[in-house]
Amino acid sequence: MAYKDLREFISKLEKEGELRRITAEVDPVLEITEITDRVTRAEGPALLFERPKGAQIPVLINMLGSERRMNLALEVAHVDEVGARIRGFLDLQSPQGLLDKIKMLPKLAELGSFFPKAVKSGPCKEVIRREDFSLHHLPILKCWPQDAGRFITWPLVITRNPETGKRNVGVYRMQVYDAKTTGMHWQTQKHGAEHFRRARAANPKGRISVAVAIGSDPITCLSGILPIPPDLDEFMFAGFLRREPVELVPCETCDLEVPANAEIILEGYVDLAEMRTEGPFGDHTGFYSLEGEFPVFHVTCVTHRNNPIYLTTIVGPPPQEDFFMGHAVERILLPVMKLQYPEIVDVAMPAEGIFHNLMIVSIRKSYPGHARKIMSAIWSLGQAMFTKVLVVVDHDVNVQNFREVVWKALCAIDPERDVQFVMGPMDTLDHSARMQDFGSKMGIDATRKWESEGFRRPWPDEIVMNEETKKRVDAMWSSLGLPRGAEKPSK
Ligand SMILES: Cc1cc2nc3c(=O)[nH]c(=O)nc-3n(C[C@H](O)[C@H](O)[C@H](O)COP(=O)(O)O)c2cc1C
Ligand SMILES: [Mn+2]
Repeated sequence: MAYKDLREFISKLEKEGELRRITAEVDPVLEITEITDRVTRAEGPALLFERPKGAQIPVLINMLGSERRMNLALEVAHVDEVGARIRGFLDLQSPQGLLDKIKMLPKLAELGSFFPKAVKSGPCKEVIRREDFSLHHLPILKCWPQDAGRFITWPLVITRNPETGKRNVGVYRMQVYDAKTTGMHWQTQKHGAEHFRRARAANPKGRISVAVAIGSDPITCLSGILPIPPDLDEFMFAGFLRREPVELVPCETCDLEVPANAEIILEGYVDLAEMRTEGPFGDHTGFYSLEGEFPVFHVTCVTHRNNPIYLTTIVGPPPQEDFFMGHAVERILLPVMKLQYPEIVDVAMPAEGIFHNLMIVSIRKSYPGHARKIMSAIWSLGQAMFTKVLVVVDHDVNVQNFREVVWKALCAIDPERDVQFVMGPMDTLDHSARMQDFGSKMGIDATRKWESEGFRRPWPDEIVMNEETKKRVDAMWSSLGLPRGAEKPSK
């Protein structure tokens, strides 16, 4: 059974010893960050700050900041189970006989649970504030000392494609400018930004409706960061992951729907002719993302549950909570990547590479130039386009073992021959690129080089002890009087 809402997940975390309540008064300005940063680094629990200074609403943070809590959220023992479930759907073949058809029924029934379900009302409507609302009532964090102000860091920003009517949900931070206005930091390549551009092209002086949900069941919260294709509804994907549809209720003041179970909803619009300076903001690169011009969100109505809980997260020097979220998303979507590129064996993005800086990919190489083909593929695959350094290794390199990758990749390259530079779109957060959003990328072909790729020298075998010797040594080990712990062979 999927978690009904954020509260049910909080109870679960509490039962599992994965949540700590903090009853002391703590300031959302910097103090919550400093405490959370220490706790995340120590692989500590989720935190519920019950008395944030200056507000009546408790703050939940670090909700998914560990592998264990992510597994609890996804209701699996290991995140790869989710990937396997997706593979099960991707592998669906036309049934051959009656038995096949019968076996397929549960899967087909499950398909029905993908689609969001329209409901008339829900807990997020317990309090409706059309006039008497202020963002200052929320315990919104100022995360780091040089931040331009307070930022809502985990909003589910909901828009519709003005041409197709399809919904998008993205997590884009929102800087609070005043009681009723915020920034809307959808980066230029993101789907919200595309909706904005299309609406502006049709009517430069108009508005686009935007609704923001804060705090929902954990999978719906996670769905906002999914890098899935445009026009694929993140709430549908959330329904698939939850195995239960996301229930949606209509907004009061705009033509959008929001999760019925949400803690807090901000309804409003973005004026298509208005831009405002946003940032700086201490970002997940571990550096401040500097000021930039972004659209402005105007709040027209706030609805919330009785006694709402404010869900937030911090980003900063890695690893933070977003590493666990991004990592889970990577494992969940790997089967989809492999469907398109079956030569891909595995993919890794070490925390220090903050996702866009470094991706390591292992492939089953089948033809000359194959590593470079995969580079082009990844640089054109959704948000993987941002990958600044891409290392391609052979199938027998364990990309999850970064020591092995450094060792084998460096042994495999002739730098002048094997490094390739290309120009392309860059993550907005990359402060080293020559221009915002545009710069160079590097691909390293660290696969074995073949004769058909012009390599005429013999390629040596990796050193591995033979099995007979290992067995003989295993047998004599206890008689050697050697320290415990050394008995494991290298491979
Ligand atoms: C905590 C957190 C904050 C984020 N902030 C932003 C942001 O301010 N702007 C942005 O474009 N993406 C941000 N992202 C990444 C997007 O949520 C992510 O790229 C998502 O896939 C975008 O959705 P879309 O593909 O529908 O545009 C953030 C992610 C996390 C986990
Ligand atoms: Mn999207």
